[in-house]
Amino acid sequence: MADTVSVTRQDGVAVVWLDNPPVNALGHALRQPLHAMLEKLRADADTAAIVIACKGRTFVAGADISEFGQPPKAPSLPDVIALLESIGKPTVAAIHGNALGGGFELALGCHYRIAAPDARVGLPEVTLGLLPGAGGTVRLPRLVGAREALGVIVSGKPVNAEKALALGAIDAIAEGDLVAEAVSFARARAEGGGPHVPVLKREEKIEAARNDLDAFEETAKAATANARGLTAPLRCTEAVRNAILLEPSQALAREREMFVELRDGEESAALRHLFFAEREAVKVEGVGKDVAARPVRHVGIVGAGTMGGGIAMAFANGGMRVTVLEVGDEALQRGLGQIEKNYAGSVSRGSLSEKDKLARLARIRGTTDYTDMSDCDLIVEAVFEEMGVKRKVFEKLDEVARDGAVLASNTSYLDLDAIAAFTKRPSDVVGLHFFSPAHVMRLLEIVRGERTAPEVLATALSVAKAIGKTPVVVGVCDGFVGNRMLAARREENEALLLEGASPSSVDKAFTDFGWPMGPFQMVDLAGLDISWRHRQSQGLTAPVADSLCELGYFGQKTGRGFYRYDEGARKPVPDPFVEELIEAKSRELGIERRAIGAEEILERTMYPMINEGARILEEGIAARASDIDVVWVNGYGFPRGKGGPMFWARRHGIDKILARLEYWHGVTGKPVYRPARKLVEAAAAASW
Ligand code: 3H9
Repeated sequence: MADTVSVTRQDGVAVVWLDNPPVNALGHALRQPLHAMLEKLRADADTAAIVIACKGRTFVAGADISEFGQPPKAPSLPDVIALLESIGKPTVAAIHGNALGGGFELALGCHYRIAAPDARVGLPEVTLGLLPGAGGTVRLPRLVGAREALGVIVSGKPVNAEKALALGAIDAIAEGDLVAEAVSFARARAEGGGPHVPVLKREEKIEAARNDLDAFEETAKAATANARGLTAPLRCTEAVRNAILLEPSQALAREREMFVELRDGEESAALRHLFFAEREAVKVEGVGKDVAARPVRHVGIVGAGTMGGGIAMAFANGGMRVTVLEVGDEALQRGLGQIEKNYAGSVSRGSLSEKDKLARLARIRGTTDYTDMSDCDLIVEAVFEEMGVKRKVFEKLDEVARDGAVLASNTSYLDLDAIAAFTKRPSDVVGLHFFSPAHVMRLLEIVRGERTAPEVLATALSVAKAIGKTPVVVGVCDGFVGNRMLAARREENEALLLEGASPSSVDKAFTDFGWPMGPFQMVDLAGLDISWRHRQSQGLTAPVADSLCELGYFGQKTGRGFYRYDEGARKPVPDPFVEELIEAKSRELGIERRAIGAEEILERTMYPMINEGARILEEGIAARASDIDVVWVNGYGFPRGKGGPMFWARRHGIDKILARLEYWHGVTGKPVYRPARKLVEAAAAASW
């Protein structure tokens, strides 16, 4: 194995090269030799200055996240940075690619930072349920100001080189060869004679923050307003406040304590699980690195409704040319008009510039003529969810699409293999199940049909990455992973109401758990008429929901549903009329009402959903339990800090879930509680 740390020398400047592929994470294998090398160079009279640079595609992307569950090994990263900061000669970080988390903290331990024009720096620890634990919360405020640092730390979002320079987080952007420029910068500083003040000793910005604490608190309040039950953003704020109020050594010690506490807690375990889960999800059986994706530059979308329009925007946002097809001109203009309106909304909210809006709109054109799709590399069907309609579209696409074009369906329930069979090229057909609004939601279920070719899957995965989606490959079944489990989750909704719960008590159990909203708020948002139509087509009934629909109470859009909504408002207000209606239904059906607590509500909604997840694994519809977690966190609002349903089940106790499913199966006899074989096995193994 090549050395992870090596040195080259140019005119008295030592360049310390770090080489730990793929992302130079600061695992023990890098920390130890780096520490030893820095000690050596500190003492070396022939070294006038030091540059830290990285081999490979990036600077250091952070601490090695996979080490966090293991016993710590010295030297720690704070030790390495403290040593770096004790060096009296100028030290310069030469940043290309990403300097993130511990990587950026290492750079903050240097006197100076120079970045390549396309480099990014940031402290994304919060996204892993952590805070920067190697001095980032104490050093960054000293460099860029406390409020600015707080923005970077609590959002976790990296900033580009230009912004970093404007903030003062870096000293220069290299114009040519990064390392050569860093070397001459270091040499000039060495010749200048100093003093070279470590970032930790710079007090000016801290002093300013100390004199305007109210402004800091205001920024802190805004920054954590969306913390949604997560602890890490609050600790990040506390750490930056400490940086203002405490001595640097005390602030560092407190930062370390809070880091260790978060690292050893449930929230970070869950978020780290998701970090690796999202990266695992793109590793798909039969689609190795040798399978090349087909290039996709021009995308066709059939259908300009809400879904089609959102999908068109997603591709245009990703820089692709898009042709949207509707059958009639009126529907087409309506669809295109909605797209324009959505972009205008982003501009007025400040999340998109006018220039970018125009560039994106310029990539989208409308047509009513299928032959305009003949040079598309990928065509996504987003028409009405009915097999006869899909058939017509796919037969037409089969006629007009060029050889090698990928034909995708956005179906959320229907049999993809049946859809593929409408064409003479089933191996080119794949499911691309977007979630509404498609230009916003990150999840993309990629449905692998029986005959979908590996390079078609590779194309779907690569396109997903290009448009910033989080893909999960799933097999063909009714509702795929997400909607199938959702159906299991809502199976007992009506029974809970009839036996004694209220819409708001059920929803509260969900929001207390961390979901953004409960199932009845969700139905009100989506429209009760949609599930009513679905029930009618299946010959099913739901006494409470059906009665509401018969009264024309379809949820938010009609101002009444399971809740009441004041004119123009979205806040659900419990409706005594609905509660009376539920009680009347219970009487009518001879059901004795009783108090139903939050625990029972979770047992009768989330446990069946996890049980369905186990069935999905059993049938091979999802390749791994972690894929199911990625689906639920990114597409259905499962609280990120709990890691997804299957991760949560493992931490909570699969055996406990099994026992309660058996109990409820005994009480009700309902199939939704019958434990899946995979769940029984997993309960014994305490793992999926
Ligand atoms: C931290 O630094 C704490 C400190 O404050 C305090 C310490 C005391 N560790 O994402 P990719 C793997 S917390 C271990 O597909 P890209 C990744 O799993 C850390 N492994 O590439 C994948 O493995 P595989 C703060 C890591 O080009 C491979 O590298 N830092 C780490 O799309 C390629 O990754 C962060 O949160 C890691 N730190 O994106 C940054 N990073 O090939 C985390 C990556 O086996 N990293 N791997 O599936 C990233 O955001 C992206 O990896 C990056 C590159 C943007 C850098």
